[in-house]
Amino acid sequence: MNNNSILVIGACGQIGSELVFKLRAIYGNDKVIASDIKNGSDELMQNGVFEILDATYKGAILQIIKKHNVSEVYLMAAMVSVTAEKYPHNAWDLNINSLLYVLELAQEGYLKKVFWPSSIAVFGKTTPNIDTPQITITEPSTVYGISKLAGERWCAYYKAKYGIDVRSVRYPGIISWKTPPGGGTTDYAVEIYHKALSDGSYDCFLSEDTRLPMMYMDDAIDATISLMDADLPNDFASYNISATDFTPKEIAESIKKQIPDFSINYSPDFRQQIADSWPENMDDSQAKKDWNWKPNFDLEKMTETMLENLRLIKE
Ligand code: AKB
Repeated sequence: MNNNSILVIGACGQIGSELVFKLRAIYGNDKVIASDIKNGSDELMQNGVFEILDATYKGAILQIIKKHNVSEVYLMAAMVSVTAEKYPHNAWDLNINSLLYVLELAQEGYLKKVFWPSSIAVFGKTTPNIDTPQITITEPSTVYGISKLAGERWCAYYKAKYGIDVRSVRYPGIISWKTPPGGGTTDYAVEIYHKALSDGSYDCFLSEDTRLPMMYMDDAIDATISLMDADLPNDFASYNISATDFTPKEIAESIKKQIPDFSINYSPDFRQQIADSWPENMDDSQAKKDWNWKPNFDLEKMTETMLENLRLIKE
């Protein structure tokens, strides 16, 4: 990065807030502008510049880019699977129009580099669901997945047609003790740790054998920042990235190693159908080959880290 600054849009969300802290630690507090449609934590707002920004207005994004001499954008604002099913039009508006505006601003010469997150939600029932390849059938059945697939195609289009440097990964479910997720199908894998400590039990909205790809937050942030720093092949790819995969029963077993009395109950609801349309795990060999992607957290390490830190903040 040169003297210009980085703008994180959606800085108060689950991944956005931790991304801001990491980017500020690397590039300096004054070089990373956090923005969101609503105020964030005191830490996020006071350690550096914070701007209120509605990413569905191109003019508002441009104003902040000009004001802070922004050259890189991480566009993290999105409505994820469960919320997007409730508000399909709003989800499409936020997930796609914000992306189109940022890509247009890059095309108009305001930006040098863009990060845009995709998701395992681009896959659907017809996708091979074990070791899902990088390039395969993508017939998503959710509003969220449809918007992420369209977004990937828009990124590929802007890269091929205008040479825009846009980079992307397909995040699996992300787990962190610092920031809560909101409105996703994989959220159970965060809630379960909180409930294990507060109630000693958890009522899971997915069935015991629903296997999904998951990742600890530190790995997700590492993937994001190292992808942005890498020398990549010329063709756009939204990269599959894998760290671990497990079922509700397996995460419960790993919690029981530390909280022997912990119990889990299963009451699958409408979210089961969404989970059933997603892969169990993904083949991320292209990310490994193109930019040396390597995760550090498996299920056991994640459980130890989650419980240790949640215990500390609950004390
Ligand atoms: C969700 O559950 O909707 C998200 C995702 C997999 O992108 N966490």
